[in-house]
Amino acid sequence: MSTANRDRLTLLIAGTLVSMAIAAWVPMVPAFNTAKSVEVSTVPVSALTTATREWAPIPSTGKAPSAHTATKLAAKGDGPVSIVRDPTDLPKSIGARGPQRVRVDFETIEVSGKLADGASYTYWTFNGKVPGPFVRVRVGDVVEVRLKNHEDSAVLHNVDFHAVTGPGGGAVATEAPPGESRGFEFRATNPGLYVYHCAIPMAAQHIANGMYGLILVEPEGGLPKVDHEFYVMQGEIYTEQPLGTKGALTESFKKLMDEKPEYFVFNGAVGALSAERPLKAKVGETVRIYFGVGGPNHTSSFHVIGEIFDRLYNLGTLTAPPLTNVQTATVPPGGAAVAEFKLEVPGKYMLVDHALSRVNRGLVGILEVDGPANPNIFKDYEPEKSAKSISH
Ligand SMILES: [Cu+2]
Repeated sequence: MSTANRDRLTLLIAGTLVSMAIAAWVPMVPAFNTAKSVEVSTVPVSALTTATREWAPIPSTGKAPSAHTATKLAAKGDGPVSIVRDPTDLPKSIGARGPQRVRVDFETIEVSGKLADGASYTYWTFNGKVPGPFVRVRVGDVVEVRLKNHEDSAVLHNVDFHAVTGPGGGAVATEAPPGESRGFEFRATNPGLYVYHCAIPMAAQHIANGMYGLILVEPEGGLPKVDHEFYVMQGEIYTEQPLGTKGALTESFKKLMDEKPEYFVFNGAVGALSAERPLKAKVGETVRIYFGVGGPNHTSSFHVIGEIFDRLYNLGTLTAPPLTNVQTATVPPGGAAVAEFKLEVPGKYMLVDHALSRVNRGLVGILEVDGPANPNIFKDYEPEKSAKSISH
């Protein structure tokens, strides 16, 4: 087993132990998104890792420090902020340049964000949005990662990049208490599209709360040009309150352990990629979707209704030849895929997980395609005209 794998396994085991510790608490702490339960979920972690660290004490009673952050970040407007990552918010393609040193700055921020109409949720984020920033490097680059945990955070955060060869994917090196910064550097050795996520135990909790993103390691020479690139990630949110409840929703440890989310979301929130930020393109254009599953638990059957993936870079590999003419992509938690297709017919195309019950839990996006009709490829059936043509 490689060192990285061993380290990931260690984290996994640590997470399990912490989970068991939390489970013992759950009957006493029904809403575990409180200062008291935060203490439970983090204190054993320091016991499980060897490093001694300075670490801001967490009050055992009163308001969770994360609420403080929420107030500050929400001050510009009324109500919770949007944590939705714009699907067009990704760096330009790297293309032909040679390897170089690249710096990536992360800040982990806990914030009250809009989950659905009339409902807010305390998200844990990289840089205030879900998913975190799209990191784009090329093979051979040396990537310097700096992670600052916001001073108002309630808990430790870190980052594990699946593109890293090294202990914990950087998780150990970046484990930062509130108000502190950590970092590491790595060489991007393997091209591909990879997930990154916070790996502080209980990692599933940190991921469910929004701490995931994608890093693209371009192969030498880059990727073929397309007209539009989009950044889409799928996640799950486990609230105490049933689907559709208004107000400030709190996280459910039991539902997380049972893997039964109330919400499934693209880019962090219900309506993120439909009402708030639909994808847009025109007839005749080509699109590439970088799709990843933060999860933490459910595999996606990613599908665009009314389209066929001309090319699918299955499982995020960019070195194996892409599959062609694919209807639905299986994308596991902690996995990714790149889907490319050309738009030939105008209309609204829905992005879904073809486990379609999830649409009703919030999991739907829209790709709006404008342009002239293309009756060669698609036309509405018009019964009257057709009837006439048959009858004469
Ligand atoms: Cu975290």
